[in-house]
Amino acid sequence: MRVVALAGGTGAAKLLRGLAASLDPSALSIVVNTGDDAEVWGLHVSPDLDSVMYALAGVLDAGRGWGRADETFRCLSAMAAYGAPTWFGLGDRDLATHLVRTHALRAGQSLSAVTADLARALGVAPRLLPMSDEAVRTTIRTPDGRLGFQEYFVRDKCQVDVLGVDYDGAAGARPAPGVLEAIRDAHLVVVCPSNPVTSVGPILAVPGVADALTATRATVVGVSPIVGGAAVSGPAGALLRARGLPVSPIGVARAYAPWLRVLLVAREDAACAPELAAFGVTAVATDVMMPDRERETALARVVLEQA
Ligand code: FO1
Repeated sequence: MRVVALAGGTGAAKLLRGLAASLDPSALSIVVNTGDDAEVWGLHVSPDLDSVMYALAGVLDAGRGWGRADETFRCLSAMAAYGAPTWFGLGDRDLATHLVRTHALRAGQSLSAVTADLARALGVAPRLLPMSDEAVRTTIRTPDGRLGFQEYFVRDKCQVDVLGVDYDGAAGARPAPGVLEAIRDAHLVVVCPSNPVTSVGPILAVPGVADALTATRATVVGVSPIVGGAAVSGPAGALLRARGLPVSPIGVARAYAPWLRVLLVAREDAACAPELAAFGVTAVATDVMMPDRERETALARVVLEQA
């Protein structure tokens, strides 16, 4: 069974680990958000590609949900001594990824190609596909002007009013090689429990992707990142509100209309099933939290049953 996952930040890594443990990993392709990408110290950092890659390689730092396990930050402290900005915490092992990626991009390699090389080197079997090889950057509109996503999320800790979210560059971006074909040829498309606005939204903003999701014969199933009226983690609640969407599985389904078919929701949100059914989405109430590996695999199995 060919499975394609749409994935963003830290919420996706757990389900992807569960899926990779429940499938032939070579049957899993993952379209990853690159709207969070940023240049740090002159290096191209792709946080969501790295979180997904590290999770599937078994080297993701469990506590932080980003960066590598067994990490040190000696370069960071040396950079601080030079007065360089250090609000974005690059670890020493993590730096190797950004150095190799930046060097390859400067040599003219595509983000897709260098992502495949990095994943292969770390022994990651599923196929990692950036949503696009062209730059798309999520920007947050605030009363004091526009912020890059990492300035909003990390430097300002989301403590600003969000007036809107834009995906700079999306109109001129093309899906990376293999993205549309993977969606077209899939038996199942899984929208991971990522932020619908800043992790899945950029992927949908790449021309052609939403049409491919509408046209595919695959069952398209999502896992709600909103439980009991709040995001499981991160700023999804504030960002859904900024989009005028309810902070509930209904808001998630509206963000993914008209192509979403099934939405896994927490048992406490089962009452939303009739409203979801009204616009063609079947609600499946289950335990959507993944505090450990066993729950990651259990939820992945419920997802795969929807095919
Ligand atoms: N998130 C933080 O909250 N603080 C950090 O210092 C930080 C550093 C960092 C470095 C590399 C990387 O790949 C991710 C990093 N993140 C950090 C997380 C990052 O902001 C998020 O993973 C995504 O952009 C949101 O999904």
